[in-house]
Amino acid sequence: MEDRHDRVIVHIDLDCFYAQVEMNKKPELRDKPMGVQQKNIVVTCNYPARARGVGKCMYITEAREICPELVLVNGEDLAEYRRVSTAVYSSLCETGSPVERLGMDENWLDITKIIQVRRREQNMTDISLSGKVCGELECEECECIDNLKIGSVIAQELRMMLKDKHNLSSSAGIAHNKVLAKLVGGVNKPDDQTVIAPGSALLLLKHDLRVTSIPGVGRKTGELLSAAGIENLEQLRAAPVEDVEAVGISRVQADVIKGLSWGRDNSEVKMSGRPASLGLEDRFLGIYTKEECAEKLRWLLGRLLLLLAEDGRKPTTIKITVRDYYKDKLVKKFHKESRQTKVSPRLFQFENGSIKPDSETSLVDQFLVLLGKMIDYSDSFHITLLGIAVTDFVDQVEKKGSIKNFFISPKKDGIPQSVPTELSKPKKNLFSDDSEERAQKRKQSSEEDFSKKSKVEIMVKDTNANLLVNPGPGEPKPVPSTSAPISCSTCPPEYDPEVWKNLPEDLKQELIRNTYTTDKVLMGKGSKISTESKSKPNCSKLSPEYKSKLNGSNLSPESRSDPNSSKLSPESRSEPNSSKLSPESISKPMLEIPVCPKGLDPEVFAQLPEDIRKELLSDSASAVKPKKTTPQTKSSKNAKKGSATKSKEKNSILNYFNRS
Ligand code: DCP
Ligand code: MG
Ligand code: MG
Repeated sequence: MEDRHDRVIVHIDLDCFYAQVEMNKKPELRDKPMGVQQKNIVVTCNYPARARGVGKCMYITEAREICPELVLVNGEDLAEYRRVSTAVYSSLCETGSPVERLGMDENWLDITKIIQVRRREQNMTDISLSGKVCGELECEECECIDNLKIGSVIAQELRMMLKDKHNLSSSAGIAHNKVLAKLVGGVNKPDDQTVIAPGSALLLLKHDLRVTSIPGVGRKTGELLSAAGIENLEQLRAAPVEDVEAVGISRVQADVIKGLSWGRDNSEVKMSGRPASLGLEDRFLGIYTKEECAEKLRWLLGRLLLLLAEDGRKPTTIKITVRDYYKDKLVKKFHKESRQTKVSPRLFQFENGSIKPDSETSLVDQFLVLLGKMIDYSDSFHITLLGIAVTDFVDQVEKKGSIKNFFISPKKDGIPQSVPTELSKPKKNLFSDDSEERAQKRKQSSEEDFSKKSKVEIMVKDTNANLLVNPGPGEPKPVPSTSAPISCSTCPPEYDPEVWKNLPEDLKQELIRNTYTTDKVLMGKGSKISTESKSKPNCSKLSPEYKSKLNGSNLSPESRSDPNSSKLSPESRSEPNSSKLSPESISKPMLEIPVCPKGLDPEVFAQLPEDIRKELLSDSASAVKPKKTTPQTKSSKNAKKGSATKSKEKNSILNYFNRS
């Protein structure tokens, strides 16, 4: 494997992470030996405790024996650690470099570009070094050492930034690849950094180290290699790649692993992006009543809202996970079940860091309804775990090209307006200027956006498209007109054809209309249909009679019986909303063309799901007159705000749709 020297990678690991978070909350703990306790284990401890011999993942009893004055802080609530972890990641992203998260307290950054800019712009005749060096800092093959030195100065700046901004000390490793950066970062801990030249790799990768001590070689791979008698690095290096392959590892992976054992690693620093979902769970000995469930859910929601306030995005789906001890015994150990449903993103409107009490109550109620699908409140149950999560954030739904795309109207020249998402906004760059290349890339991607959206426009306008015409791969399904009759002779893929055949014609029509309407919102146009977006028809809009038919017979045996299946039944997706529908809306939900708010395309508006239409209507009734800014300006302004408190204007769902 070729060993590229042309990059500089920094690995930053926060020192005694959980302990630092606790010490920031209670500074008086800083000089005392202190440990963070989870159950009967000290998961981490501060450095004064380490000086007394206390270690990470030590039993409490042992730690107390070694250090009787050890102060223990409970660390079972991870909310604050997650919040700080996200804040650190966001700060590192502000450099404009690719940042890849690795666990809660570690990140890799590829700072090659920052170095290039510095070299171009600053007079670098005397290149200095920051921090410590592992081995000799020299390279006979190329000039990479100068870049590593500049990298060490930048690493120092990054660590100082984390100290200033978050009051967190960290340790860093600087190398020409990820594996060496991570390994060398642990050489001088805490609050220090180390750089290593490519030629010194074997100082870190000693021949007798176990294969699993290489970052990237996990326990499973270790077991496979062990079966072939490959336990340590020396054996791995000596083994022909075919032998590594023979244990059931792919050729590509075998090459990668062998390369890693020599300290060679050409893998890229992949931008981690923001998590696709935020969630928390709590384990306990037992909860036996609905009231206790509600209390635990309120508590979990409070913690989750802290994360959401920090995150700044608005979810459109909530999910609950439960472990029932009785089912555990019946089915298998650690059996978990989940249910999820769509919710209005407006419930997550923060003011001074909190959402409205009504919204909180409504969310707890909805979680209870979902939980009631998995346990019977009127029967005895024994819950040992409850978890809640939120996902399908508004910006993800938008990114998939969904709701917002319905409202893109063409400019005079025929090119639709671009409404940038948070992800496409230019990043504030602390560590380099806005290079031409970056600007060019941005331009290209926005041009691609434009062309994608042109397609969307065509699809949306073509409302009389025949449902039975199969779209090409990756293409969206055609959108049926709200009033045109639909042929229902072909069974949708999610349904059992036998069941479908026996359904009454009007129910088939209703299901098809709902399927298409739901899919539009979830998957958008031109995007690949994800498993999650291949939603079944939205049964919340069906009459109870139809619902019971579906519940009784329509689900495949697999989705009914496999509680671990991530595919949820239509019922569980939408049930909480069904009670809110009036009889009229149940009987004819999708066929009415409602009054369209000013500024939106009536044809498109008519095809949105009812709850979104209602929300838009109520927003338009109460909306303050939008400022005369272009959507671009407004969106990027909004995107800049990461804080929990958002302006009223920002929170209006109409802002996602407004045309200039
Ligand atoms: N952690 C955990 N359980 C483990 C390992 C770690 O809960 N088995 C948590 C506690 C740590 C955090 O993850 O604070 C980060 O793990 P690190 O291994 O980076 O350890 P620390 O940051 O605590 O210490 P160090 O200074 O050695 O990096
Ligand atoms: Mg750490
Ligand atoms: Mg770590």
